[in-house]
Amino acid sequence: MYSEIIQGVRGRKRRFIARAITHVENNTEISSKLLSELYPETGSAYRIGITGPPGAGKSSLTDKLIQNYREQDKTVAVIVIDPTSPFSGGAILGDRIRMIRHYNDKDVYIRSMASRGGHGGLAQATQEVGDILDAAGFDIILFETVGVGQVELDVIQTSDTVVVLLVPESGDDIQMMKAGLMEIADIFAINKSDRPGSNKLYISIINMLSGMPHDEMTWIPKVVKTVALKTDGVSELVDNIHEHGDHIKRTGLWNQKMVDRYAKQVRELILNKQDEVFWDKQNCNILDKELALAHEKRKSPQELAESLYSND
Ligand SMILES: Nc1nc2c(ncn2[C@@H]2O[C@H](COP(=O)(O)OP(=O)(O)OP(=O)(O)O)[C@@H](O)[C@H]2O)c(=O)[nH]1
Ligand SMILES: [Mg+2]
Repeated sequence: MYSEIIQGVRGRKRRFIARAITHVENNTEISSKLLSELYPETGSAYRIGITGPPGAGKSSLTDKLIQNYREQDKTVAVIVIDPTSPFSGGAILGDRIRMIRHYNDKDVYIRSMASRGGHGGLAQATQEVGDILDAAGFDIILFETVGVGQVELDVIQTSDTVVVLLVPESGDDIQMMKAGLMEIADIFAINKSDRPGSNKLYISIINMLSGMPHDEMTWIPKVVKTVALKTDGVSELVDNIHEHGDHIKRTGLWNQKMVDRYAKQVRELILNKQDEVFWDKQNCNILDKELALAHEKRKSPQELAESLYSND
């Protein structure tokens, strides 16, 4: 079964890719073996993260990006991170509908991933799923996530190029800037540019960027206006992604990103292992006993952690 999955992934067979991803998502016994065996085949896919507020048009734009890359004869995989937020209920159905025309294309693979569950953090799981798709030979991997919290930011930072989608309504939305979306963008796409206010937003982002200190090594984020519903601005966006890719390859940043991701993965795996070892029956019992006490009878969390850790 195991070697069947490996062969299936290598042959870019959907059914086996799906199985491999499920193993990785559930962190089953064979998942690390699968990843290890596929590792030599990774390293050539280009990972693009698309994030932005709920309903900004991420899926609509992703659909148009798939189309553009397919016209260039590139194979494309898409991972949509299911938001756990009750506010975005129904989003998945919308995503499916928006990309439905690509479902029968054997060179396109679309899958959603739950942001709850998953071991060792969603970013880790996303990275590993990316590795499976990379090994399966997809040229482009797109990650769609709602840019709401730290978890999503971590996820998106496993990408080579980050596209932050804004809409005219987010005009002077300081929240967006606070959420850290501004800092992680390599490209800003102002979607729904068919609506009023897109020029104003365009100008304010350009102004904000012009205040950034830079030298020839710095990438100054691009700003592009798009109308995902009509494909306007999509080829410009693809050109910008390409340009950013060239930039990071030329400056060594791409390599650095891979090195960072690798180190992060190893550290994360070690943390998980330590966690497993630490929380043996005895330590779990000690914690449970403390939890059974009334609040005022408990040791402080600091004190308990200290005594658990020093084993007395
Ligand atoms: N006017 C206009 N509407 C758009 C545009 N792009 C997307 N929409 C609409 O905006 C709505 C949300 O689009 P989605 O692509 O599902 O947005 P999303 O960011 O993926 O949404 P979530 O995944 O739920 O966060 C849909 O009704 C789209 O038809 C655009 O460029 N102009
Ligand atoms: Mg969506």
